[in-house]
Amino acid sequence: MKFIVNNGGRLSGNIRVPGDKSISHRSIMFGSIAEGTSTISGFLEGEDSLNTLRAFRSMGVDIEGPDKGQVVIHGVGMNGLKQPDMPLDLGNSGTSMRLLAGLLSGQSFDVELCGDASLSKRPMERVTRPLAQMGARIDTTEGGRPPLRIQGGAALQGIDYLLPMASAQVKSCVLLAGMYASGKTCTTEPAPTRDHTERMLTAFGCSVQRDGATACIEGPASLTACDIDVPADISSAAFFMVGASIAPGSDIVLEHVGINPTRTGVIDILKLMGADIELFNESEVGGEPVADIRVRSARLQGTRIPEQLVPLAIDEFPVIFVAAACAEGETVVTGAEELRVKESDRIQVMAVGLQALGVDARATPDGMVIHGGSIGSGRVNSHDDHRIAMAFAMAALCAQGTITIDDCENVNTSFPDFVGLAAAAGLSIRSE
Ligand code: SPQ
Repeated sequence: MKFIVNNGGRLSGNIRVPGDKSISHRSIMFGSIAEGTSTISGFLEGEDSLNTLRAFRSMGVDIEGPDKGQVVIHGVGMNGLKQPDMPLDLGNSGTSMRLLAGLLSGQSFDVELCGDASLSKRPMERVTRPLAQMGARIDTTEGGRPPLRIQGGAALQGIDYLLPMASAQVKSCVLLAGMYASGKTCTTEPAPTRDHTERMLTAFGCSVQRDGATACIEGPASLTACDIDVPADISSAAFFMVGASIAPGSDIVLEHVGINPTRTGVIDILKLMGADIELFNESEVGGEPVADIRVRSARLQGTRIPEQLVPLAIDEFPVIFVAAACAEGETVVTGAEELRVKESDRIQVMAVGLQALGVDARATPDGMVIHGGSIGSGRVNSHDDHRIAMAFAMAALCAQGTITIDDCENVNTSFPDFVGLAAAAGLSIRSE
């Protein structure tokens, strides 16, 4: 599938983007191993979170829905999962594979986790190494890539793990294995990363002790069912934040967006660049803060992005690079080497795409230097990466001509009906 996006236009109206992907994954995982029935509303019906849902169904969990974002999970308890008949195919979803590696290391049965071509290239040693220290037995292909073959019946021991990189997936993986381990499991992160696991485990009645950068869990743990209201995904809202900022005359309200402080780096970065962003109707749902976000167009300025904001905006960099390409002056991103091991190498793929559109963008080992001003027109390849496809779609709002984006199917992993919602908001987009 390709997107064809005509240049110009502006974004306006009130829109609600789909549910948060990170929270949707975790709601299925924790609801499945809890005692009792959990109802999830606002669940993301995208391919990634649906792959997590299907995985738990194939391990014997009775899950109703999704029906208009509502999912009812009849939890089987910590030790109630059954051995699946086939390898669990997690498609494009790194979160599913890395979190499930932890959760399934403590089961009594063998299981294999596999995925699509992109997921099969992503590094898994970052999770298999700490899990092996806990006593898990997991085989990978050479180079630590999927599939992961997890042997059941391992007796896990708690560990103290200092994360070598800022990664919520690694932290969550170790904590989930810690629920099945004897003794205490602690993770310490080099910089704050999204803390949905810690917040949601607490909502499911499992205490996570937090002290600065360290989070600990006492095993063996148990979870009690609870209802979860999934807010709109700030990572999906980010495309519209940038789109409205760069398209003159825009004025858009993004409703009920999750504004967990470990996810709001994109707002801070855009504000540093001069964006006009206002939060209102702030409230809290199920331990997660939410707000409506109003964005009006503004003249963006290039900036040096503070490194401490990088992990707090890690998934938003493709579209932040687009904002930088439209901004006046130079934007410098450093400390973002993790972008190279996402669904695509997001530094390389964005630099090549921006260059194809006439932008002065230079990839560096850990980021990019962009001299902004204007975007031309042309054809780019998303390399099957949902966030690259949607970022280049928004670029058309400040481009001089049409932008065609190839390989856009995977937008369905995180943002079903992106084309419909973006067109309703004012983007001149069609898919073919
Ligand atoms: O699930 P997946 O494929 O890894 O998805 C991405 C994304 O852009 O949607 C990353 F490519 O989000 C990750 C995010 O980058 C989701 C996530 C989570 O839910 O815990 C954490 C981040 O990854 P990491 O490696 O920094 O922990």
